Amino acid sequence: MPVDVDLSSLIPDDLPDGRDAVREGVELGRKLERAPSMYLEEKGFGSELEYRLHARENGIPCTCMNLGLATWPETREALGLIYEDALRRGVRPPDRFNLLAERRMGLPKHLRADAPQETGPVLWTEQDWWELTHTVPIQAEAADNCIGGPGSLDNVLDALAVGVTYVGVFSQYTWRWPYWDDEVAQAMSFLKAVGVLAGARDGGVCFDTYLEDGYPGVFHDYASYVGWAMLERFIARELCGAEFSISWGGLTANPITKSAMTLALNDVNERVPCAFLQGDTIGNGPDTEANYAVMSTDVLFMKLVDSHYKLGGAPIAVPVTEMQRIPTWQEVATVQAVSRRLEGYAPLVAPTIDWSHIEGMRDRLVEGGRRFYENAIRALTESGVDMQDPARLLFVLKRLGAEGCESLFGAGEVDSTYPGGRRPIMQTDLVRQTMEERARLVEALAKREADPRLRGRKVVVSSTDVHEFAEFLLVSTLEAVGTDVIDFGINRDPEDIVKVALETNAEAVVVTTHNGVARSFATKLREELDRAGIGDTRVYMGGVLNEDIDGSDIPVDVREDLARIGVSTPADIEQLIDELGRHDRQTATA
Ligand code: B12
Repeated sequence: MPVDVDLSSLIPDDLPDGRDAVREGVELGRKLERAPSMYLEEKGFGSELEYRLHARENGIPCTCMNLGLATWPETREALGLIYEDALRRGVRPPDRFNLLAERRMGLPKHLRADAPQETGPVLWTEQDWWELTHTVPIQAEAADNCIGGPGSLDNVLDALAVGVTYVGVFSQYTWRWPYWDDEVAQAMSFLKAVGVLAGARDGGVCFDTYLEDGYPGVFHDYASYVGWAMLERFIARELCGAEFSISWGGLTANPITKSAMTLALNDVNERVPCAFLQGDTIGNGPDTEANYAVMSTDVLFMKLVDSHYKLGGAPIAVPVTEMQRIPTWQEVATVQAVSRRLEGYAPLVAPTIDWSHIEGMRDRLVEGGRRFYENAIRALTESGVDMQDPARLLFVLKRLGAEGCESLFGAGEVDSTYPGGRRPIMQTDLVRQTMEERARLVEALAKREADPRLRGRKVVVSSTDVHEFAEFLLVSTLEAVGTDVIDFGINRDPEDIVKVALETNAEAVVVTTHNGVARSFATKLREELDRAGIGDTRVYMGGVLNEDIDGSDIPVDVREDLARIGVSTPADIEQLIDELGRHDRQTATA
């Protein structure tokens, strides 16, 4: 595989040696006092990993849930209610939950209070952390935003002290946090945190990833997921010495592909049970009742694979409102009960499944994954990157980006008819869905009479957060109708968007947002446009237009508020294109 990029040039000059950061963390991890959680005390095990290995051997199925309401007190109350609900229904309560902490938790502690608020809880005090593992006997994973950002070290010390033994999320190290641009400090905090986990490894502590949160979430090929997981494992386990778990699953709707992928990832991680197997988040539609079919099929297959191969995983049943917003506790409790009921069906169905077909797919994925991994290791080595320094590897991979990694290391044959330039070994579901949606939109627009007013109209397109599929669709369809698109990418702050709008003399700004910040982001954006003297720039927003407001435990729709501050919220991309043609700068001011 010829590589014409000098990979070592992607490393910043001032990058310290990552091994020192890891060593510092290991010292901290060894000295750390760790209290047992309520769950581990009840089960009589020293760590969740130990219990999961026991559960695997004894055929005890485990379940997991995602939880993160607007604040910690609301989330804590929800935990108690879900636990009681299970007992009332006569099913085993969930074994574990992922704390879906808010993005501010990714920042160092002293910066959290002043950072923009999104949807999800923040643990502010020692008491909050204590309650995480001592409210009910459901084991917590310190998951989203705990490791990856510049606040990694703070979080990992707090988490381990209260009895959390799985901490994540490796793949999130590629994210950018609001108003934080010091990537070197971020990487060092990350590596110290991983060192802490390595120092506590003998106590059963595990470093978890959730692949879709990082580059695999936008890869075209499932084989690349496997290869990327192997790279993360190499860094976590071989270079940093932490035990490693590979969680994944949310962006795959096809249960057969998912089964094969679960087996492939299990194969490349020497059978360490994955912390959780995420349920399907993309098969759902707006009809929430019909979504029970999606959820049940998905959970049944996850349980079939888990029990047939004794994987010891913990599937997550996804609430049927997934497409709309963060779920309520009742919605989480209901699908947990469905999930427990399905456990009884797995042994009835398992003997009828053609496992050899799934195993064939697994083998192809493992083979492709190994090729991706080997291509990456070879390219890095040949570029003179120090392969023993985790900081250097993290930087090169991050700076190459998802597209760069896949096009350089991917296992598929080079084929320019595929986006990304390679024919995938097995195409990923969300990329396929998005490409189909793009083709549908472009075709629908081609059938309409072209609006000459759109031609050359300058439009900045951007996303407030990590969600990039809608941004891709917006950019490609706006380009298809002739607008002059300035693609400003994802994870942007309002000030930066305004700067670009000013520099490019754009007539409109189009923002896609999903993290429950729609109102505050739009307000700030409008203020900054006014301040820059371009308040007549038209602003359009779409995606998930909600926010936690006035004590709401789940985010509420804010479209009316957006209309009041002069932000248009077209129902879809076609309507956006209609509106963009209609409004010019002079008529645009709200
Ligand atoms: C894929 C996904 C992810 C992936 C993103 C991968 C990537 N690199 O893009 C991953 C796993 C990384 C992820 C992470 C998170 N996610 Co997410 N994610 C989704 C998911 C499953 C699909 C979104 C998607 O890409 N759909 C495909 C695209 C093409 O469709 P779309 O985004 O809906 O856009 C369409 C329309 O909305 C519209 N549109 C979108 N934008 C705009 C803009 C304009 C102007 C117009 C006109 C139209 C328009 O056009 C598109 C085409 O039809 C949704 C749930 C769901 N099923 O919708 C949750 C969801 C959006 N995520 C959610 C959350 C909370 C998060 C996290 C904050 C979770 C956390 N606590 O860590 C993190 C984000 C962290 C961060 N740093 O930003 C929530 C939002 C909840 C809310 N606001 O109430 C959702 C709804 C899930 C849920 N029910 O909780 N997520």
